[in-house]
Amino acid sequence: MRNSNKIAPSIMCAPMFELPKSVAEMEAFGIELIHIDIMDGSFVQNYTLGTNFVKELKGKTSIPLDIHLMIEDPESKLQWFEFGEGDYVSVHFEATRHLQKALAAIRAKGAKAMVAINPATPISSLDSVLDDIDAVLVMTVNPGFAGQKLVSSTLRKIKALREYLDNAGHEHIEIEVDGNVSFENAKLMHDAGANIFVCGTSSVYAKDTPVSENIKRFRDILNS
Ligand code: S6P
Ligand code: MG
Repeated sequence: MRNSNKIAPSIMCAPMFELPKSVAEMEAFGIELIHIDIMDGSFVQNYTLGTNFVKELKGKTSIPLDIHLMIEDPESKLQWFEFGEGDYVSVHFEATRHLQKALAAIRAKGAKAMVAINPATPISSLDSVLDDIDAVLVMTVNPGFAGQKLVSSTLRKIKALREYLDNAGHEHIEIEVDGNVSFENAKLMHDAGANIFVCGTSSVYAKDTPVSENIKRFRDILNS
């Protein structure tokens, strides 16, 4: 049985001065997860949202958070973030020397533990942590910025990853995709085996069409 589809709008792409409206919209449209990008200016060349933002948002919505940590040594900083039961938290394979420790710390707080892998990081990197994860975040662009173009080889990677997880008896491990998840790419990613979709400027927050229309269009694509 396939894992259920989840739409995770990337809140860094929402209009910054209208955040309460954006969150209310997500609630009204049954959004499953809110994706929060945390960047440290070192692992990636950018800064975005931080610990206070996570704390504030957690107090203001019941939608589970999907915290994407693009930070060095996450194992030593996880305690700075507020998350718990039902939330998803990802750490990058490339950013930690203590991956299993970081994943165990996420699960210890009741959250779903995820490994994020960059486009050039092979699937075999997951070999030793399959029992420690609930999902894999496949970066379909190089992390750091919204509005980038899909790295097309990642479509093959999603398919190969789904097969790898199923063959290893880990059918329950979910696959999240992040980066240029446009309406067109989402269909290909879904067919390849992804079930969690980070939606930014390429879909839910695309200019010129209302968010409500974009969410409906996205769901229709996943259900088609
Ligand atoms: C990028 C970050 C992403 C972006 C998202 C933006 O490093 O991790 O979550 O927010 O990819 O979406 P789009 O459609 O602009 O690529
Ligand atoms: Mg992200």
